[in-house]
Amino acid sequence: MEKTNDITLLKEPILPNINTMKKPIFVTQPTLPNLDEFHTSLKEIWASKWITNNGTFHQQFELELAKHLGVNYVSIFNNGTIALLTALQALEIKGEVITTPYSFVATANSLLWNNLTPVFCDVDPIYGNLDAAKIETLITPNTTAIMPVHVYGTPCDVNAIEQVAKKYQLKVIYDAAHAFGVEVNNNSVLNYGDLSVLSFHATKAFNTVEGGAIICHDAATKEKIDQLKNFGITGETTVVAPGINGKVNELTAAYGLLQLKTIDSDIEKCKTITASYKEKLSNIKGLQCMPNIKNTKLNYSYFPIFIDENKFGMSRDELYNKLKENNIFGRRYFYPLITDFPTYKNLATVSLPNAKEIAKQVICLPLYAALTQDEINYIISIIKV
Ligand code: T4K
Repeated sequence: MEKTNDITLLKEPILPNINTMKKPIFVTQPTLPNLDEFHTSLKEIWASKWITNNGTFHQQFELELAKHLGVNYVSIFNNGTIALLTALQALEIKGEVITTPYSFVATANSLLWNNLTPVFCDVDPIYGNLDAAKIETLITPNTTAIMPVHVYGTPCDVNAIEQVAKKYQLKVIYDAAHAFGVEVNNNSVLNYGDLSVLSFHATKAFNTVEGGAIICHDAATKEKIDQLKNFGITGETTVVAPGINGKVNELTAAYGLLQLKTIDSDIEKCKTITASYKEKLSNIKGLQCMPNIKNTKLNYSYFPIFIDENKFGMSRDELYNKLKENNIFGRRYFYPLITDFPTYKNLATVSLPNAKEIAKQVICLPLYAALTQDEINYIISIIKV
């Protein structure tokens, strides 16, 4: 290379760097509602001057959500974590709660914030959900509840969990953060357990920017949850419980109502992408996709792959970094395990071999409705090279 004034003359043409040509592909990308339609809703809100505290959009959103999900009652929240905290308060859970180490940390945090003791149970080695067969051995006189997670939206073994809960009179609160629209035998998975908690965070199948909901089965429980999310207030001058502020404003509720228009087609698109990934990633030594599960309608919001480094010829982290170097930002959900964080380390009382193994192997590949076939092919090409 020689320099003439300020102009750099290149003797040899430099090939374009594929990395600089590709825009980053993140693990997910939210779908946003039609902006013109949102503007129309905003105009209504501006005219009414009613912007929060159980307004008309809020009420309509709860009703539409219940209809869409096929559940009895929905209480919307400002995020899934506050909804988890409130669900535990609503059922007045005390003592020990059996839960999973293979989840986002909010699951266990909600227990500690309620002064409850999380008791970590191992997961099944295929889907990463709480292993129902291992719950019983962890039950003590202090156990009052089970908090399983439908990881990646794959339903837990809801019938086995129900059986053990009945036998020992335990409450079941599902962290259903990933399970919007998921069904088992044509019935919403949210109809299982005493309560289920959804997240509507930007990274979830269905988003309201930030948001969440508690699903319950009867009007009295919904009333209690609604009081708790509004400081425990029941009237102008009465407070019946130490509630919290979990309320949803009218802008968010209006946004959520519009999101209901496109969620089904988004899920269909993600189903097609999942099928494409599965087809193209089959028969790669040391790379496992999650097997199909019978009688279940999924929402296809995550695409985890599991790397056995001995057979694949590269470790999970090597592949993760290789993807990153090529502008593909998968995520290692859920590594490290919750029980690897300093706050929880001393709370792991039994060994968790399955959870450890899948946390060591997992990468969630990009999956969202707007992901193109070209992008999928590009991701596959980097994995296969
Ligand atoms: N229980 C479970 C099982 C959960 O997974 C979660 C949340 C909760 C409870 C609690 O629910 P919330 O209180 O959050 O409602 C994300 C989310 O922040 C978190 O909501 C979620 N689980 C967790 C699994 O993932 P990060 O740290 O991975 O998010 P972030 O910001 O790195 O986003 C990932 C990618 O998504 C970005 O690289 C790009 C893309 N993205 C993200 C945002 C925020 C966008 O394209 N646009 C955006 O606005 O935690």
